Amino acid sequence: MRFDVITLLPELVEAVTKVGITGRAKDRGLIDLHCWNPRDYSIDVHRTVDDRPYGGGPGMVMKADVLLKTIRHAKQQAPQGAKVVYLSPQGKKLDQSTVREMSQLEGLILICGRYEGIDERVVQLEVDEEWSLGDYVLSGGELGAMVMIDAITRLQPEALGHNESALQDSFTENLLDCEHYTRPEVVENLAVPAVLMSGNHKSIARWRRKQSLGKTWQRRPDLLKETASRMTTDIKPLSDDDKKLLDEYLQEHCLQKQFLPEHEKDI
Ligand code: 9D3
Repeated sequence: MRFDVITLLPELVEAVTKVGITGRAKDRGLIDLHCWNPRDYSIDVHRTVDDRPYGGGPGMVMKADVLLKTIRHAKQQAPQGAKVVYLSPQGKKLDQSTVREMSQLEGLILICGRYEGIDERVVQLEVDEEWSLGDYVLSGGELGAMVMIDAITRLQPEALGHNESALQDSFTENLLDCEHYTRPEVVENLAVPAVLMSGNHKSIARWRRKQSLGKTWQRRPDLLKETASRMTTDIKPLSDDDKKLLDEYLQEHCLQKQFLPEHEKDI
């Protein structure tokens, strides 16, 4: 898969392909990253890329003409039918099902804004989708582009070693992961849960599933509920086995469904 990133900070974005799983994926030719700097497409003496907002107010806006030239150059090099994404605080919140869909594309063109953002006419003319990382303020879209590149790359066939399986990921199932332990058996008086030392693979799997369900119920009840606020198509209701495991967890942790606020009872 090929990524084309429009950015004023190419060295920041390129760092994602220097190390780790994404670095190895680039070395092995599974992904390809090309950055396009709008400053290189600005023709005035100052190589201007931004200007003051119409209507007044603080900050600067990235200029349409320079961005359009940059995007169109990138489009000529990108695979046919590459999707154009603008990273912005006004976008929909990125989630794993969207990442999974994007991992099937041949090419992705990512536009990173700096300053207050980009001229809206660029969005109208060239942008297919607008995505946000979440409800907090970043300085620009670059970290968003890097997050997308990372999340998408690890879903490319062969990107992960045998140790890291994308299929086993939390969120592939809409559940949080269970706790993990490694040697030594005791750390400052804290022992590893006995079941993990038992060698009984069936009870270990049951315990892990129970912890996942319980942790999700406590911390992220939104992931267990089918409501209008979760518009994903791929959430399944809990199986009878999972309901039993969750009830066991609640019992063991002295938690009871009837003491939950009304809106959290219907799980
Ligand atoms: C004053 C209003 N702010 C908008 C919420 C101004 C503003 C904040 C941050 C304008 C641009 C930015 C830069 N942020 C991004 O480019 C960005 C972002 C983010 O800030 N949060 C979550 N996801 C993303 S993706 C791109």
